Amino acid sequence: MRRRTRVGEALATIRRRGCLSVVLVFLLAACSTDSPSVLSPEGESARRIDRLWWLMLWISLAVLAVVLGLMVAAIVRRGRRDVEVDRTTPPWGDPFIVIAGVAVPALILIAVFVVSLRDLDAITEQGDASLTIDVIGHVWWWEVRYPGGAVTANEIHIPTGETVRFRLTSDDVIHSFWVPELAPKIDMIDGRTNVLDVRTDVPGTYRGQCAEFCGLQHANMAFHVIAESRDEFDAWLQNEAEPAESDTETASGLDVFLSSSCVGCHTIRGTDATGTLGPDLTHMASRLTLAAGTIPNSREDLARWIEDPQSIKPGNVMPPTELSEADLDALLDYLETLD
Ligand code: HEC
Ligand SMILES: [Cu+2]
Repeated sequence: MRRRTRVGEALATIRRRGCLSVVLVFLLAACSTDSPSVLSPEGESARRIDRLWWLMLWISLAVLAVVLGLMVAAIVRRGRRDVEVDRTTPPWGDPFIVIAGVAVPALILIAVFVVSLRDLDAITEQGDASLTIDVIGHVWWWEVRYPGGAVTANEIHIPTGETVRFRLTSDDVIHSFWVPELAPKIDMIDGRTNVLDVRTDVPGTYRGQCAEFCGLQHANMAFHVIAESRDEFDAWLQNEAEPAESDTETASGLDVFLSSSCVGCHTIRGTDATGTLGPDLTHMASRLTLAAGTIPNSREDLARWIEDPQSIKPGNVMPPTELSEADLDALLDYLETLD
């Protein structure tokens, strides 16, 4: 008895609050500007996908309306006794079934197929690219390589108004490169290079996400694409290609880096650190986030990350490092100069 009342109470609560919270969650999801949507396209390819999506939606709704209309008509007419039903059918079947059930659906599907093929072709063949960027997927971060020696991670700058070609591959499992507002998603596979052309005329910061389940921290494998004018892009790339500046004031921080485990996994160009297991840190202070979009790039978060990366991103490849307070401070001072 008691149990039943409890279940009843729970059901009543869901009835009272449930609908409201579901609506609230949907509203929040719709309003959140941080979650990119394929339905707010800012790139050429994404715009084509968006148009195709709406076309398919309207066709589906039209078909649904016609089917529902026929169903209602059938229900209404069922009760009428005076309707004469002609039960003789031609040898090739009831004309209504043949036309509305076979010919029209086939025509609609063929038309949608042709339009999709046209879009697929336009998305894959975009002529010459003005810039080629290599992106390599790792569990669970993105290595980004530019012509001219600039190497960065989890953040990709591109010039607006130009076709940029991405050469995509993986160093381990299969990942998928996806920036919903700019382009379709495409797999990154070890031993294979997939190519994706991206073009946008709208400057901005676009969030990308790994779209192929790749292990424990798959959800924390994000990145940002920053589209900016050619001038801004050139200035950024030039800075990014340069080695790290050495500074006598923070030399003790570099010493901490070079004498701890960091040096085995990370490269800081211009120093003795040439590890390749983790992201290139030469200009890490200029990045928006750390650990593939997991935490903001602030001093406190960086300190938390160095002390215990496993509590922030469990299972990731970087181990915790124990440092004295003075050493950690010196290391942070040094890392913060790497812009
Ligand atoms: C065993 C290899 C290894 C060691 C040792 C290591 N790291 Fe890392 N580090 C990584 C990997 C791998 C990542 C990427 C983690 C992820 O995002 O999944 C990373 C990420 C980072 C990042 C974030 C970079 C970015 O742009 O997102 C920083 C900063 C960093 N490490 C600093 C350090 C420092 C400082 C030390 C030494 C105290 C250190 N690491 C030691 C492998 C290592
Ligand atoms: Cu992944």
